[in-house]
Amino acid sequence: MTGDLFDGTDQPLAPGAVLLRGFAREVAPALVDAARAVIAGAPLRHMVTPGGLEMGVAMTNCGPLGWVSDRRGYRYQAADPLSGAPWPALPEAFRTLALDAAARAGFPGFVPDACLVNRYAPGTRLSLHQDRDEADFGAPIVSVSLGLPAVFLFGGLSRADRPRRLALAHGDVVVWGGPSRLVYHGVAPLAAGDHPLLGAQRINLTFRKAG
Ligand code: MD6
Ligand code: FE
Repeated sequence: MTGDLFDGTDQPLAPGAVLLRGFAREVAPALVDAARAVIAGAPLRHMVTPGGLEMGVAMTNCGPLGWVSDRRGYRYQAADPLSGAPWPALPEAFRTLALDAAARAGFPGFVPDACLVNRYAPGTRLSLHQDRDEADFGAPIVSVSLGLPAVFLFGGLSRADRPRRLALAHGDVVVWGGPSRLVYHGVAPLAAGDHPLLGAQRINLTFRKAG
């Protein structure tokens, strides 16, 4: 698929938050290849919440720190609990894209130390939450969508704020930081489909400065 009418149009969402439509589209094939290599080294798995529920989104990590959830809670750690080994290194294509997207959004010098790789199958959703397990809220979150389109729920600083529904396509990037760093967000149930690069799935890369 070629560029969309709105590619390159930055859509402000709130102070410190912007949707960069199509920002990662050209580099997306390289991102998909790198994501596959990460998954080969640290397989996607369904983590368990502290409450004992298996998450619908399948996850893995790359970079010095990885986000994990189990009965003991949510946290970042340097080792993959499945293998005890360090998470795969952050691919260069990931690092460059995250740095460039953050700079475009007004956060120059973003050096992520954690990248969560999320795989959504049709029907998978992610309920409204804040990303607040990181040590440094001065850095933004950079979130890259690959594969099937999704409806991103972008709320406010209170869980009660009614979220906006944003259609995210392959190659779209959302950045939130500064006064929006702790906004509630989520993903509506993924619709079925068949993406040329990724088939029946959506992959999301979420970059953070966790440590
Ligand atoms: C997204 N993902 O998939 C946004 N947060 O577009 C998230 O906000 C997220 O997938 C924490 C853990 C996993 C996630
Ligand atoms: Fe999140």
